[in-house]
Amino acid sequence: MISPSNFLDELKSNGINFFVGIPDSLMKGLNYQISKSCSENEHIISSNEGSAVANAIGHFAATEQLAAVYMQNSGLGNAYNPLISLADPEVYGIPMLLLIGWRGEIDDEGNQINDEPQHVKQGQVTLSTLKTLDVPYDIIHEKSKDWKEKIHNLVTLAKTKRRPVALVFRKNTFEETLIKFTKSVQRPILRREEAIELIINLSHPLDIFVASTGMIGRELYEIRKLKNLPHDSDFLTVGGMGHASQIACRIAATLSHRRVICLDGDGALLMHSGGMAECAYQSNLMHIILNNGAHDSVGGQPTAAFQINLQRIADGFGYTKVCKAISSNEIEQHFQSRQYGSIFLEIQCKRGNRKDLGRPDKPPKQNLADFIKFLRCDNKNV
Ligand SMILES: Cc1ncc(C[n+]2csc(CCOP(=O)(O)OP(=O)(O)O)c2C)c(N)n1
Repeated sequence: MISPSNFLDELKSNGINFFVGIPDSLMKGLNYQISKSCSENEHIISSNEGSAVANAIGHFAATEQLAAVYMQNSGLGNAYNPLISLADPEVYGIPMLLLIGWRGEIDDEGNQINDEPQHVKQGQVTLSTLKTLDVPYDIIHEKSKDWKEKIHNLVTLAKTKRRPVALVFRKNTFEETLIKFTKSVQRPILRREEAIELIINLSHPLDIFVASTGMIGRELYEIRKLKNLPHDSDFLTVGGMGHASQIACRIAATLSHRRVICLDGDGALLMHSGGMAECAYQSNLMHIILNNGAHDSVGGQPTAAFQINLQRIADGFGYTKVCKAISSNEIEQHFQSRQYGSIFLEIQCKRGNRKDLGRPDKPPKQNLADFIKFLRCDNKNV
C-alpha cells in the first residue's frame, strides 16, 4: 500500500499545490492527509465533481499551476461537461491531474471485483469514459512500485500538452490512516439512524419514502428489516448522488394525494441544490435533510452544511414551511402538523453509523417493482 503522506509529498514535488474534489471511500487515507496538511487556500471540498473541475480551471487561470481533482468514478458524469467543453485541448487546454477512485474495478484478467449494483456499469465504463473524453490515464494499486514515475509522466504530459490527465486507483491503494476530522462547533444530539427510525414511526403507512445515496438508504432499509416492515414504500437512490429530491419531487407532483418524504443528506443537497426550486412548489412533499455536516458515508469528510443557514436558503426557494430539529421532540412537533405544501425540515445529527450496518439484500429491480406496486396500492394513481 502507498502511504498517503508520501503520495501527497510526491504530488507537491511535481508542482501541485491545490487540491479540490469530492471524497471517496477508496481514497479515505489520501483525503484525510490532504485535509490535515493543506491550508484552506490549498484544499477545497467542492459541492460536486463538475465544480471541482471548474475550480481547477480557475486555479490554472489565476496561477498557471496544475490542480489535483479527486473524485470517485461515479463523479465522472458530473465532471464530464466542464472537462470536455472547457478544459479540453480543443477549447482552453487546461492541465490538471484527476485522481479517480475506481469502484467496480476490473482486474488485470478482465474480471470485475464484487461491488454494489450502482458501481457495476460505472466500473466497467470508467476507462472507456476516459478514452472517450481523450484524457490520458494510468492506473495504480497497492503493489505499484512505479507510482512516482506515473505521477511524474502524467504531470509532464498535462503541462506540455496542456490537457487534463488522470490517475485511477484500485481498491486498497492507500494505507488507511486513523481518520479524525475536526469536530465542528455544532453538538448534535441524535444519531442519523435514530432520526430515521423516529420518522418511520411517525409516518403514515401510505407515505412514500425516497432516500439519498449512502448510509441514509442503507439505514432506512435496515431499520425496516429489523422492525419486520416491508421495504416497498422506499425508493433507494443508491447512485446518482444529489438526485433523490428530484425523484421525490416528480412522484409527489404525480401522486398529489399521497405524502412523499425525501430523506436527503447535506452533501447530496449541496451537490445539486438547484432542485430545491422544484421541491418548494409541491403540495405534498417533506424534504428532510439529515445534516451531519459531513460526507459521512465515505469517511466523514466535512461539508459546508454546518456553516450554511440551510433554512434561509430553503425559505428563499419558497418552501411552504421551513423548520429545524435537533431532538426527537422537535421532530415529533414538526410531524404533527400534517399541513398542505412543501416542508423543509433540517435535522442536525451526529456523524457515524453502527459498525454492523447491512446492505440491501434485494436487487434494485426487485425493489423498484415492489415500490411501483406500493405507489399503485390505493388505486387512485394516474
Ligand atoms: C456523483 C457522486 N459523487 C460521489 C459519490 C460518493 N459518495 C457516496 S455517499 C457520499 C456522501 C454523501 O454525503 P451526505 O449526502 O452528506 O450523506 P451522509 O453520508 O453524510 O449520510 C459520497 C461522496 C457518489 N456516490 N456519487
